[in-house]
Amino acid sequence: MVTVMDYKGIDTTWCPGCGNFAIINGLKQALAGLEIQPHEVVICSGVGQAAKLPLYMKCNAFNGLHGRTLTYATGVQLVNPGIKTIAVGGDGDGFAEGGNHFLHAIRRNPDVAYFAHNNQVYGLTKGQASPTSDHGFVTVTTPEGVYHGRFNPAAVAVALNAGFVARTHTGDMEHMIKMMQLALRHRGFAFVEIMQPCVTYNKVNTLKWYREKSYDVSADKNFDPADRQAAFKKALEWEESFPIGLLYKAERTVMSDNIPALKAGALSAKPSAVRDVRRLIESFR
Ligand SMILES: Cc1ncc(C[n+]2csc(CCOP(=O)(O)OP(=O)(O)O)c2C)c(N)n1
Ligand SMILES: [Mg+2]
Repeated sequence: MVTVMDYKGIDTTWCPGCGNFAIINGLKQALAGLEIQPHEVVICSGVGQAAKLPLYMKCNAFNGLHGRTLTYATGVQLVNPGIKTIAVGGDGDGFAEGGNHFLHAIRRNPDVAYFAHNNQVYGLTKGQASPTSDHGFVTVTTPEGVYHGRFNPAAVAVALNAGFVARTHTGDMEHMIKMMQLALRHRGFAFVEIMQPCVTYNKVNTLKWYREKSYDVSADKNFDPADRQAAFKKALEWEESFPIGLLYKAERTVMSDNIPALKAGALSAKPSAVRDVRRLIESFR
């Protein structure tokens, strides 16, 4: 039996009260609940407070440049489609620096569960506005408030026909774990926007704010997540209230099934590939 203790890593450096604690605890519970062992998982990330998550868990990890999170996860899937691949990162990492990769990951549809920690601010670099900051949000870089409208990741994902689009928040652990498990079970690119508080740099979009503003989309029995137009309409809702839950689901061919070279098996399992890499490493000695 897999337990959360199997994923226990080192102590974190997040601020007390940070939404990242709920996300890391929820992710451990989601993985353990699905009986997925640490050696069967790789978590990819770039830079940011959210991106530190894999460093605090005991499992395979790939940590690289800011905004390139989804390229690492796509690369993992090209080499070893059999490994459970998770990408995590913040709103700045995913939708500013990494915005272009978000679009193309949806298009390629690798078997990656992408958990975007959306605190609507740049936490690590001390509170600048991010693409998902609300219009009028006051920060050190926007003393008169953000002039522009917010980037809506869930609506973009539906518009690009992502196979799985969900939203949740860290104020409802049970719901968040459920969305994570649905995403982990989905074969193909599964996007979960996790709204989370930044207790230090975002005093507006608090846990209380997320709880008050959100409603569970599954409460509407007439809502069908396979209906793309209905999903898009839902995903656009934000000002008055916003939906959480499974917003959209579509049948898509998974990236690795589209690539002829992978039909003969995973590249990672080919002995020749390992030998060639060894030779390459030796050449740098
Ligand atoms: C190429 C590059 N550009 C900018 C930075 C500086 N930087 C580091 S993290 C970050 C934004 C972090 O915000 P977010 O992704 O929302 O993560 P959070 O800290 O809020 O979890 C920025 C701009 C960087 N490290 N590398
Ligand atoms: Mg952020």
